[in-house]
Amino acid sequence: MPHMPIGDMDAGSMNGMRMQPMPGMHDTTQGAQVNATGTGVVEAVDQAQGAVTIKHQAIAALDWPAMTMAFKAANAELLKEVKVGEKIGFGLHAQGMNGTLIWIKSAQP
Ligand SMILES: [Cu+2]
Repeated sequence: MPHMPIGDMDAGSMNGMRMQPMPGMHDTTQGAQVNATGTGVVEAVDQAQGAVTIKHQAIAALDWPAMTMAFKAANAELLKEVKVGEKIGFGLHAQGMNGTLIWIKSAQP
């Protein structure tokens, strides 16, 4: 996936996460929605918030380094398919530093 044009990073949108900009690479543009896939381990599932916390590996398409962060789930069904400690692959819509999960699948060997 091609990089989106670079935009001004809004520090207030980062939810306290520290991202390390890499020289010669772009940050995702705030406001532009990008689809990407990633892999990681489920750290927490919050049914009430409709969110999954994932310790994810770096996502090159978004220039995201590896980190632990919460993703909103696009629908509640996704939350029923994952367990804490499970290794998963996932698809997301990313907007700035926020990610919405659109699919999750087990990545067990
Ligand atoms: Cu992240």
